Amino acid sequence: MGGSAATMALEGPAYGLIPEAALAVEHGSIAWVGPEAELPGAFDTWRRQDLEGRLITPALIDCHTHLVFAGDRAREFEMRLNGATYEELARAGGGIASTVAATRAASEEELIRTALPRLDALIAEGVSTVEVKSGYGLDRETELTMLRAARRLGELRPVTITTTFLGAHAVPPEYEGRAEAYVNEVCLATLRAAHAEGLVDAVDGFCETIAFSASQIDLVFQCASELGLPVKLHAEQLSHQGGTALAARHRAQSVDHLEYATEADAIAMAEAGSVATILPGAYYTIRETQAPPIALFRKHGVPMALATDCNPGSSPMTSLLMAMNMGCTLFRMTPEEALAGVTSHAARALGLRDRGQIAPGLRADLAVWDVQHPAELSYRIGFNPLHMRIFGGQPCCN
Ligand code: DI6
Ligand code: FE
Repeated sequence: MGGSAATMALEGPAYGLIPEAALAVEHGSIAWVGPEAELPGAFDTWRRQDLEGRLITPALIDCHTHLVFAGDRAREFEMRLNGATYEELARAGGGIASTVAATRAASEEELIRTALPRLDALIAEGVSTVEVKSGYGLDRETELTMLRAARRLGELRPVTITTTFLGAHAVPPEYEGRAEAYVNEVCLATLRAAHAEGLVDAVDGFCETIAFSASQIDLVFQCASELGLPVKLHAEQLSHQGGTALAARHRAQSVDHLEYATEADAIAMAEAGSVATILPGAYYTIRETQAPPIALFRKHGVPMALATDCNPGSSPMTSLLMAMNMGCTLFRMTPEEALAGVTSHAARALGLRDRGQIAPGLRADLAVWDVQHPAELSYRIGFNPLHMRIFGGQPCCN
Protein backbone atom coordinates (compact mmCIF):
# COMPACT_ATOMS: atom_id res chain seq x y z
CA MET A 1 0.00 0.00 0.00
CA GLY A 2 2.99 2.28 0.44
CA GLY A 3 1.82 4.27 3.45
CA SER A 4 1.28 4.01 7.16
CA ALA A 5 -1.94 3.08 8.91
CA ALA A 6 -3.21 4.46 12.22
CA THR A 7 -5.54 1.54 12.99
CA MET A 8 -6.55 2.92 16.42
CA ALA A 9 -6.32 -0.64 17.77
CA LEU A 10 -6.49 -0.49 21.56
CA GLU A 11 -3.46 -2.67 22.17
CA GLY A 12 0.02 -2.27 20.73
CA PRO A 13 1.82 0.90 19.65
CA ALA A 14 0.41 4.44 19.91
CA TYR A 15 -2.40 5.01 17.38
CA GLY A 16 -2.17 1.27 16.55
CA LEU A 17 0.34 2.58 14.02
CA ILE A 18 1.67 0.27 11.31
CA PRO A 19 4.50 2.13 9.50
CA GLU A 20 4.64 0.26 6.17
CA ALA A 21 1.10 -1.00 6.06
CA ALA A 22 -1.08 -2.92 3.66
CA LEU A 23 -4.84 -3.02 3.76
CA ALA A 24 -7.24 -5.26 1.84
CA VAL A 25 -10.84 -4.24 1.24
CA GLU A 26 -13.59 -6.51 -0.04
CA HIS A 27 -17.38 -5.99 -0.32
CA GLY A 28 -17.23 -2.76 1.67
CA SER A 29 -15.34 -4.29 4.58
CA ILE A 30 -11.76 -4.55 5.70
CA ALA A 31 -10.47 -8.04 4.84
CA TRP A 32 -6.90 -7.71 6.10
CA VAL A 33 -4.56 -5.13 7.64
CA GLY A 34 -0.94 -5.48 8.70
CA PRO A 35 2.67 -4.81 7.70
CA GLU A 36 3.03 -4.84 3.91
CA ALA A 37 5.83 -7.42 4.19
CA GLU A 38 3.37 -9.85 5.77
CA LEU A 39 0.57 -9.46 3.21
CA PRO A 40 -0.63 -13.03 2.46
CA GLY A 41 0.03 -14.31 -1.06
CA ALA A 42 -3.70 -14.75 -1.59
CA PHE A 43 -3.93 -10.98 -2.17
CA ASP A 44 -1.19 -10.92 -4.87
CA THR A 45 -3.69 -10.79 -7.72
CA TRP A 46 -5.88 -8.07 -6.18
CA ARG A 47 -6.06 -4.63 -7.75
CA ARG A 48 -3.68 -2.38 -5.80
CA GLN A 49 -3.57 1.28 -4.96
CA ASP A 50 -0.34 2.88 -3.80
CA LEU A 51 -0.79 5.50 -1.09
CA GLU A 52 2.63 7.00 -1.84
CA GLY A 53 3.70 7.44 1.76
CA ARG A 54 0.40 8.89 3.01
CA LEU A 55 -1.37 8.07 6.27
CA ILE A 56 -4.61 6.09 6.37
CA THR A 57 -6.95 6.27 9.36
CA PRO A 58 -10.51 5.20 10.07
CA ALA A 59 -12.87 7.75 8.53
CA LEU A 60 -13.84 10.35 11.13
CA ILE A 61 -17.08 10.22 13.12
CA ASP A 62 -18.84 13.34 14.42
CA CYS A 63 -20.86 11.86 17.30
CA HIS A 64 -22.63 15.03 18.53
CA THR A 65 -24.19 17.56 16.15
CA HIS A 66 -27.30 19.68 15.81
CA LEU A 67 -26.70 19.90 12.06
CA VAL A 68 -30.36 20.40 11.06
CA PHE A 69 -31.77 23.84 11.93
CA ALA A 70 -32.98 27.00 10.22
CA GLY A 71 -31.64 30.53 10.46
CA ASP A 72 -28.45 31.58 12.14
CA ARG A 73 -27.46 33.47 15.27
CA ALA A 74 -24.78 35.80 14.00
CA ARG A 75 -26.59 38.71 15.64
CA GLU A 76 -26.55 36.90 18.99
CA PHE A 77 -22.84 36.32 18.50
CA GLU A 78 -22.47 40.05 18.14
CA MET A 79 -24.55 40.73 21.31
CA ARG A 80 -22.40 38.32 23.26
CA LEU A 81 -19.34 40.23 22.12
CA ASN A 82 -21.04 43.32 23.48
CA GLY A 83 -21.20 41.72 26.91
CA ALA A 84 -24.32 39.50 27.22
CA THR A 85 -23.82 35.98 28.63
CA TYR A 86 -25.23 32.79 27.10
CA GLU A 87 -27.69 32.35 29.97
CA GLU A 88 -28.90 35.97 29.75
CA LEU A 89 -29.50 35.58 26.03
CA ALA A 90 -31.45 32.36 26.63
CA ARG A 91 -33.58 33.98 29.33
CA ALA A 92 -34.26 37.00 27.10
CA GLY A 93 -35.97 34.73 24.57
CA GLY A 94 -32.94 34.60 22.32
CA GLY A 95 -30.72 31.60 22.24
CA ILE A 96 -32.32 28.29 21.43
CA ALA A 97 -35.82 29.85 21.27
CA SER A 98 -34.95 31.98 18.25
CA THR A 99 -33.68 28.93 16.35
CA VAL A 100 -36.87 27.10 17.35
CA ALA A 101 -38.99 29.85 15.76
CA ALA A 102 -36.95 29.75 12.53
CA THR A 103 -37.01 25.93 12.40
CA ARG A 104 -40.78 25.74 12.96
CA ALA A 105 -41.22 28.11 10.02
CA ALA A 106 -39.01 26.04 7.68
CA SER A 107 -40.08 23.17 5.41
CA GLU A 108 -38.33 19.80 5.39
CA GLU A 109 -36.78 20.71 2.03
CA GLU A 110 -35.45 23.97 3.44
CA LEU A 111 -33.96 22.19 6.44
CA ILE A 112 -32.22 19.75 4.12
CA ARG A 113 -30.97 22.49 1.79
CA THR A 114 -29.45 24.51 4.64
CA ALA A 115 -27.95 21.47 6.39
CA LEU A 116 -26.21 20.12 3.28
CA PRO A 117 -23.38 22.70 3.14
CA ARG A 118 -22.62 21.99 6.79
CA LEU A 119 -22.60 18.25 6.12
CA ASP A 120 -20.39 18.78 3.06
CA ALA A 121 -17.89 20.71 5.18
CA LEU A 122 -17.62 17.73 7.53
CA ILE A 123 -17.36 15.27 4.64
CA ALA A 124 -14.52 17.34 3.15
CA GLU A 125 -12.53 16.53 6.28
CA GLY A 126 -12.95 12.77 6.01
CA VAL A 127 -16.09 12.38 8.12
CA SER A 128 -18.30 9.43 7.14
CA THR A 129 -20.64 9.07 10.12
CA VAL A 130 -22.58 11.96 11.62
CA GLU A 131 -25.01 11.98 14.52
CA VAL A 132 -27.80 14.54 14.07
CA LYS A 133 -30.16 15.64 16.84
CA SER A 134 -33.67 17.06 16.76
CA GLY A 135 -34.48 19.64 19.43
CA TYR A 136 -35.22 22.86 17.56
CA GLY A 137 -38.85 21.92 16.90
CA LEU A 138 -40.12 21.25 20.41
CA ASP A 139 -43.52 20.42 18.96
CA ARG A 140 -44.55 17.13 17.49
CA GLU A 141 -44.64 18.13 13.86
CA THR A 142 -41.35 20.01 13.72
CA GLU A 143 -39.42 17.43 15.73
CA LEU A 144 -40.55 14.76 13.26
CA THR A 145 -39.68 17.01 10.31
CA MET A 146 -36.18 17.56 11.68
CA LEU A 147 -35.60 13.83 12.08
CA ARG A 148 -36.94 13.08 8.61
CA ALA A 149 -34.64 15.76 7.20
CA ALA A 150 -31.72 14.17 9.03
CA ARG A 151 -32.51 10.72 7.61
CA ARG A 152 -32.74 12.22 4.10
CA LEU A 153 -29.24 13.67 4.44
CA GLY A 154 -27.93 10.11 4.65
CA GLU A 155 -29.60 9.33 1.31
CA LEU A 156 -28.27 12.46 -0.38
CA ARG A 157 -24.64 11.96 0.60
CA PRO A 158 -22.38 8.88 1.02
CA VAL A 159 -22.38 9.00 4.83
CA THR A 160 -24.12 7.26 7.69
CA ILE A 161 -26.47 9.56 9.60
CA THR A 162 -27.62 8.47 13.04
CA THR A 163 -30.59 10.31 14.52
CA THR A 164 -31.06 11.37 18.12
CA PHE A 165 -34.34 12.60 19.57
CA LEU A 166 -33.67 15.73 21.64
CA GLY A 167 -37.22 16.80 22.48
CA ALA A 168 -35.98 17.81 25.95
CA HIS A 169 -33.57 20.43 24.60
CA ALA A 170 -35.39 23.56 25.77
CA VAL A 171 -38.81 24.54 27.06
CA PRO A 172 -40.75 26.07 24.14
CA PRO A 173 -42.31 29.53 24.63
CA GLU A 174 -45.87 28.14 24.86
CA TYR A 175 -44.80 26.09 27.92
CA GLU A 176 -42.67 28.73 29.61
CA GLY A 177 -42.32 27.96 33.32
CA ARG A 178 -44.03 24.57 32.81
CA ALA A 179 -41.16 22.30 31.85
CA GLU A 180 -42.69 19.16 33.35
CA ALA A 181 -46.00 19.72 31.56
CA TYR A 182 -44.06 20.07 28.28
CA VAL A 183 -42.31 16.77 28.93
CA ASN A 184 -45.54 14.96 29.79
CA GLU A 185 -47.80 16.53 27.19
CA VAL A 186 -45.51 16.95 24.18
CA CYS A 187 -42.06 15.42 24.52
CA LEU A 188 -43.00 11.84 25.45
CA ALA A 189 -45.77 11.53 22.87
CA THR A 190 -43.47 12.95 20.19
CA LEU A 191 -40.77 10.47 21.12
CA ARG A 192 -43.23 7.61 20.77
CA ALA A 193 -44.42 8.91 17.39
CA ALA A 194 -40.87 9.41 16.12
CA HIS A 195 -39.89 5.93 17.27
CA ALA A 196 -42.95 4.40 15.57
CA GLU A 197 -41.77 6.03 12.33
CA GLY A 198 -38.27 4.54 12.73
CA LEU A 199 -36.73 7.97 13.16
CA VAL A 200 -34.89 7.51 16.47
CA ASP A 201 -31.54 5.80 17.07
CA ALA A 202 -30.98 7.35 20.52
CA VAL A 203 -32.60 9.74 23.00
CA ASP A 204 -30.90 12.84 24.43
CA GLY A 205 -31.76 15.73 26.75
CA PHE A 206 -30.32 18.97 28.12
CA CYS A 207 -30.03 18.85 31.91
CA GLU A 208 -29.44 22.45 32.99
CA THR A 209 -31.12 25.27 34.94
CA ILE A 210 -32.17 26.90 31.63
CA ALA A 211 -33.56 23.59 30.34
CA PHE A 212 -34.64 20.46 32.30
CA SER A 213 -33.95 19.08 35.77
CA ALA A 214 -32.57 15.60 36.32
CA SER A 215 -36.00 14.35 37.45
CA GLN A 216 -37.63 15.73 34.29
CA ILE A 217 -34.95 14.09 32.13
CA ASP A 218 -35.61 10.88 34.06
CA LEU A 219 -39.17 10.84 32.66
CA VAL A 220 -37.77 11.01 29.13
CA PHE A 221 -35.21 8.28 29.84
CA GLN A 222 -37.87 6.01 31.32
CA CYS A 223 -39.84 6.37 28.10
CA ALA A 224 -36.68 5.63 26.06
CA SER A 225 -36.11 2.53 28.13
CA GLU A 226 -39.70 1.34 27.53
CA LEU A 227 -39.08 1.74 23.80
CA GLY A 228 -35.71 -0.03 24.00
CA LEU A 229 -33.76 3.05 22.91
CA PRO A 230 -30.28 4.00 24.19
CA VAL A 231 -29.82 7.36 25.91
CA LYS A 232 -27.20 10.12 26.10
CA LEU A 233 -27.26 13.49 27.85
CA HIS A 234 -26.01 17.09 27.69
CA ALA A 235 -24.89 17.37 31.31
CA GLU A 236 -22.91 19.65 33.61
CA GLN A 237 -22.23 22.13 30.78
CA LEU A 238 -22.93 25.41 32.60
CA SER A 239 -23.38 24.16 36.18
CA HIS A 240 -23.55 20.89 38.12
CA GLN A 241 -27.11 19.54 38.02
CA GLY A 242 -26.61 15.82 38.59
CA GLY A 243 -27.38 14.83 35.02
CA THR A 244 -24.29 12.66 34.77
CA ALA A 245 -25.29 10.49 37.73
CA LEU A 246 -28.76 10.07 36.22
CA ALA A 247 -27.33 9.24 32.79
CA ALA A 248 -24.95 6.69 34.32
CA ARG A 249 -27.89 5.05 36.14
CA HIS A 250 -29.50 4.66 32.72
CA ARG A 251 -26.27 3.22 31.26
CA ALA A 252 -26.01 6.15 28.84
CA GLN A 253 -23.99 5.65 25.65
CA SER A 254 -22.39 9.00 26.32
CA VAL A 255 -22.52 12.04 28.57
CA ASP A 256 -21.65 15.23 26.74
CA HIS A 257 -20.04 18.60 27.62
CA LEU A 258 -19.17 17.81 31.29
CA GLU A 259 -17.28 21.02 32.15
CA TYR A 260 -18.68 20.89 35.71
CA ALA A 261 -18.48 17.10 36.18
CA THR A 262 -16.91 15.78 39.40
CA GLU A 263 -14.72 12.81 40.23
CA ALA A 264 -17.83 10.94 41.45
CA ASP A 265 -19.36 11.59 38.01
CA ALA A 266 -16.26 10.19 36.28
CA ILE A 267 -16.40 7.07 38.45
CA ALA A 268 -20.12 6.60 37.74
CA MET A 269 -19.46 6.94 34.00
CA ALA A 270 -16.62 4.42 34.13
CA GLU A 271 -18.86 1.92 35.90
CA ALA A 272 -21.70 2.50 33.44
CA GLY A 273 -19.43 2.25 30.39
CA SER A 274 -20.51 5.73 29.23
CA VAL A 275 -18.27 7.72 26.90
CA ALA A 276 -17.40 11.32 27.86
CA THR A 277 -18.05 13.44 24.75
CA ILE A 278 -15.88 16.53 24.93
CA LEU A 279 -17.17 19.56 23.02
CA PRO A 280 -14.47 22.25 22.88
CA GLY A 281 -16.32 24.29 20.24
CA ALA A 282 -19.05 25.20 22.75
CA TYR A 283 -16.53 25.88 25.53
CA TYR A 284 -14.64 28.18 23.17
CA THR A 285 -17.68 29.98 21.74
CA ILE A 286 -19.37 30.79 25.05
CA ARG A 287 -15.98 31.67 26.54
CA GLU A 288 -16.38 29.16 29.34
CA THR A 289 -13.44 29.09 31.73
CA GLN A 290 -13.98 25.78 33.50
CA ALA A 291 -12.46 22.98 31.43
CA PRO A 292 -13.92 19.46 31.59
CA PRO A 293 -11.98 17.19 34.00
CA ILE A 294 -9.95 15.37 31.36
CA ALA A 295 -7.42 14.09 33.92
CA LEU A 296 -10.23 12.46 35.94
CA PHE A 297 -11.67 10.76 32.86
CA ARG A 298 -8.18 9.48 32.10
CA LYS A 299 -7.60 8.36 35.70
CA HIS A 300 -10.84 6.37 35.82
CA GLY A 301 -10.61 4.95 32.30
CA VAL A 302 -13.59 6.82 30.85
CA PRO A 303 -13.25 6.78 27.05
CA MET A 304 -13.33 10.30 25.60
CA ALA A 305 -14.95 11.25 22.30
CA LEU A 306 -14.58 14.65 20.63
CA ALA A 307 -17.29 16.23 18.49
CA THR A 308 -18.20 19.53 16.85
CA ASP A 309 -21.57 20.06 18.65
CA CYS A 310 -22.34 21.93 15.40
CA ASN A 311 -25.25 24.23 16.30
CA PRO A 312 -26.17 27.83 15.54
CA GLY A 313 -25.75 29.13 19.09
CA SER A 314 -22.95 27.73 21.16
CA SER A 315 -20.82 26.01 18.51
CA PRO A 316 -21.21 27.17 14.91
CA MET A 317 -18.40 24.83 13.92
CA THR A 318 -18.25 22.38 11.04
CA SER A 319 -14.66 21.23 11.45
CA LEU A 320 -13.83 18.07 13.36
CA LEU A 321 -10.12 18.71 12.76
CA MET A 322 -10.58 22.03 14.57
CA ALA A 323 -12.33 20.20 17.44
CA MET A 324 -9.26 17.94 17.66
CA ASN A 325 -6.91 20.89 17.79
CA MET A 326 -9.06 22.60 20.44
CA GLY A 327 -9.27 19.41 22.51
CA CYS A 328 -5.48 19.33 22.60
CA THR A 329 -4.74 23.02 23.04
CA LEU A 330 -7.61 24.02 25.35
CA PHE A 331 -7.97 20.79 27.34
CA ARG A 332 -4.52 19.20 27.05
CA MET A 333 -5.82 16.05 25.41
CA THR A 334 -3.07 14.21 23.56
CA PRO A 335 -3.21 13.98 19.75
CA GLU A 336 -3.72 10.24 20.16
CA GLU A 337 -6.70 10.85 22.47
CA ALA A 338 -8.03 13.39 19.97
CA LEU A 339 -7.86 10.92 17.08
CA ALA A 340 -9.44 8.16 19.19
CA GLY A 341 -12.06 10.76 20.14
CA VAL A 342 -13.19 11.15 16.52
CA THR A 343 -12.82 7.48 15.55
CA SER A 344 -13.00 4.52 17.96
CA HIS A 345 -14.47 6.37 20.94
CA ALA A 346 -16.90 8.34 18.76
CA ALA A 347 -18.16 5.02 17.35
CA ARG A 348 -18.65 3.78 20.87
CA ALA A 349 -20.53 6.96 21.83
CA LEU A 350 -23.00 6.04 19.08
CA GLY A 351 -23.14 2.34 19.96
CA LEU A 352 -21.65 1.44 16.54
CA ARG A 353 -19.43 -1.61 16.73
CA ASP A 354 -18.75 -1.93 13.01
CA ARG A 355 -16.50 1.12 12.59
CA GLY A 356 -14.01 3.49 14.20
CA GLN A 357 -10.93 1.31 13.82
CA ILE A 358 -9.07 -0.37 10.97
CA ALA A 359 -9.55 -4.07 11.70
CA PRO A 360 -10.71 -7.12 9.73
CA GLY A 361 -14.49 -7.36 9.53
CA LEU A 362 -15.14 -3.66 10.15
CA ARG A 363 -16.62 -1.32 7.55
CA ALA A 364 -14.09 0.07 5.11
CA ASP A 365 -14.79 3.69 6.06
CA LEU A 366 -11.35 5.24 5.72
CA ALA A 367 -9.56 8.55 5.31
CA VAL A 368 -6.26 9.05 3.52
CA TRP A 369 -4.26 12.09 4.59
CA ASP A 370 -1.32 13.99 3.15
CA VAL A 371 0.55 13.82 6.44
CA GLN A 372 3.50 11.84 7.74
CA HIS A 373 2.36 11.32 11.32
CA PRO A 374 -1.12 11.23 12.93
CA ALA A 375 -0.20 14.01 15.40
CA GLU A 376 -0.30 16.42 12.43
CA LEU A 377 -4.09 16.05 12.28
CA SER A 378 -4.44 17.75 15.68
CA TYR A 379 -1.45 20.06 15.37
CA ARG A 380 -2.36 22.19 12.41
CA ILE A 381 -4.95 24.95 12.67
CA GLY A 382 -7.38 25.52 9.83
CA PHE A 383 -5.62 23.25 7.38
CA ASN A 384 -7.27 20.24 5.77
CA PRO A 385 -4.81 17.59 4.58
CA LEU A 386 -7.46 15.09 3.40
CA HIS A 387 -6.36 13.29 0.24
CA MET A 388 -9.23 10.83 -0.13
CA ARG A 389 -12.23 9.52 1.75
CA ILE A 390 -13.49 5.96 1.39
CA PHE A 391 -17.06 5.06 2.40
CA GLY A 392 -18.02 1.38 2.58
CA GLY A 393 -15.01 0.54 0.40
CA GLN A 394 -15.92 3.16 -2.24
CA PRO A 395 -13.61 6.14 -2.83
CA CYS A 396 -15.73 9.31 -2.57
CA CYS A 397 -15.03 12.65 -4.13
CA ASN A 398 -17.12 14.94 -1.96
N1 DI6 B 1 -26.03 22.74 24.75
C1 DI6 B 1 -25.46 23.45 23.80
O1 DI6 B 1 -24.34 23.87 23.84
C2 DI6 B 1 -26.38 23.56 22.68
N2 DI6 B 1 -27.48 22.81 23.12
C3 DI6 B 1 -27.24 22.36 24.31
O2 DI6 B 1 -28.04 21.65 24.90
C4 DI6 B 1 -26.76 24.96 22.40
C5 DI6 B 1 -27.82 25.03 21.36
C6 DI6 B 1 -28.15 26.43 20.96
O3 DI6 B 1 -27.74 27.41 21.61
O4 DI6 B 1 -28.86 26.55 19.94
FE1 FE C 1 -25.20 19.78 21.85
